[in-house]
Amino acid sequence: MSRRDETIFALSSGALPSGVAVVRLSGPESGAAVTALVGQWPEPRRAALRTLRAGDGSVIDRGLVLWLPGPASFTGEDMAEFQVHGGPAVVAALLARLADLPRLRAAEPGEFTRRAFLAGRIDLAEAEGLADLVAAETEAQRRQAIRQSGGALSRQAEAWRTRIVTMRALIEAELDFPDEDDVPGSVSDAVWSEAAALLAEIETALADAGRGERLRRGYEVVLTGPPNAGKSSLLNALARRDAAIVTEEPGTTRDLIEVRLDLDGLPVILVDSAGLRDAAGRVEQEGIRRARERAAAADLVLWLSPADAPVEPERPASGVPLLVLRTKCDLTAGRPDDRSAGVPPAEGDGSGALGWGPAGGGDRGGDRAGAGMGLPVSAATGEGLDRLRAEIVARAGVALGRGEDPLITRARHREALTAAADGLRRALSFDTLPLELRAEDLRAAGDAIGRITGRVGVEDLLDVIFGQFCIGK
Ligand SMILES: Nc1nc2c(ncn2[C@@H]2O[C@H](COP(=O)(O)OP(=O)(O)OP(=O)(O)O)[C@@H](O)[C@H]2O)c(=O)[nH]1
Ligand SMILES: [Mg+2]
Repeated sequence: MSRRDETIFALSSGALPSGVAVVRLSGPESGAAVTALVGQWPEPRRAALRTLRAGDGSVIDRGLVLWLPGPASFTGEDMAEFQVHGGPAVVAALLARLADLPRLRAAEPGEFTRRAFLAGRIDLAEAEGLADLVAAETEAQRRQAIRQSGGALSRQAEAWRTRIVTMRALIEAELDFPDEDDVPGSVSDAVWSEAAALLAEIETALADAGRGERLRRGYEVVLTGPPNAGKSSLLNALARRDAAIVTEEPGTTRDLIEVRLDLDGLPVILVDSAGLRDAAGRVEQEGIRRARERAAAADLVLWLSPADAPVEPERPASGVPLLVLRTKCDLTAGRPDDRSAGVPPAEGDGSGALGWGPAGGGDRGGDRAGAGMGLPVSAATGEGLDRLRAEIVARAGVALGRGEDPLITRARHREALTAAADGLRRALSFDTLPLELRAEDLRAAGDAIGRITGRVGVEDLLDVIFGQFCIGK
């Protein structure tokens, strides 16, 4: 598939209307398109104010034009940029005009970045970093994306791959000149200790508890509990908007309702769900099934037990950490048995950052924290919400690796490094096998790492990777 002789264009700025809209072009006809629209070429890499004209000479708009000749452009090709007023009709007229020009067509998602990759301007891991940068919603995601698009993962992967290439070269030399090896403990001994050191480094990178991937996805918190516990009210209070319907009727919520929050720079996904109970109609039963399924896959489950009618927590089967909340604490405030005045007893595994409430998996400590315990909160008065937010932030910070810089940010990287580690392990363990076979395992390990940056056979992956980009990137 070679369509790189075609010139592509797309609206690269965001939703319309906007103050300014940026339309980008890349490919051999970019210069001709500039001439067709504005007459005379501007100086390279200098913004020039020009009148953009339709085919019949009528004015589309006045705007800035940038002429960015290759190869020193983002894609390595000739590029141009039109910055016009961000009205939908202006942009529609401009795009229609470009589509009318010969050998110009609308770009596919990620096609600019794909061309940059194919031209060798950036590698695959850096391209993924750019996609993440565009998608980043929080500070921590932005920082991770900037690191990766700036080549942090690429440099490490290349360094590892180069070491394997060197090891293989040493083995080749030994295979080519076996008779000259009169030194006891041949050169390959050095190779194998180097391979073991490299394996240890890769294993360390893999043992990151998936923090980089989780940071891309967000830390998922599922609100569960009996019907009418105040789950939807709490979700709305934390989200500071009416995302979910609240009524006094038990069984109001049936679908899963997601809200994405930026808590202290961390991406947190709150999920409201149907109240758990036995007597329920078909629709509600399905809602309950989905609630349990989602909770089992969450990073944290909140069990909401109403202060005026406590219910024992139902633990997700998967051992996801569970935090008990005593909701509607305003209803019992001032009563003799009210615990909300003081800090509730610390129980469970003690992993709660604030030292209260049952936390961690289904151990006995967590179970001992019965229905009447947990962090008192009230969606009505706002009590306890700051503490709850702080607790979620503390846990998310650990799970997403705040302050750490995990290398791996996608399953693709993890698969590649796992395959590399397997190759190294095979090469190291079969020390009775002929050197040729062990060298072959090293080669496989090096190739696996090479797939991270796209240096080695990744043609099959490109559609998948670049298809996830937005159009105009
Ligand atoms: N006093 C008081 N009432 C609350 C509080 N939170 C919720 N409620 C009330 O409790 C009732 C149920 O609230 P919801 O938020 O719909 O409860 P839910 O857990 O989502 O219920 P389902 O969706 O049916 O499972 C509503 O009448 C709310 O107004 C609170 O903090 N204090
Ligand atoms: Mg609800």
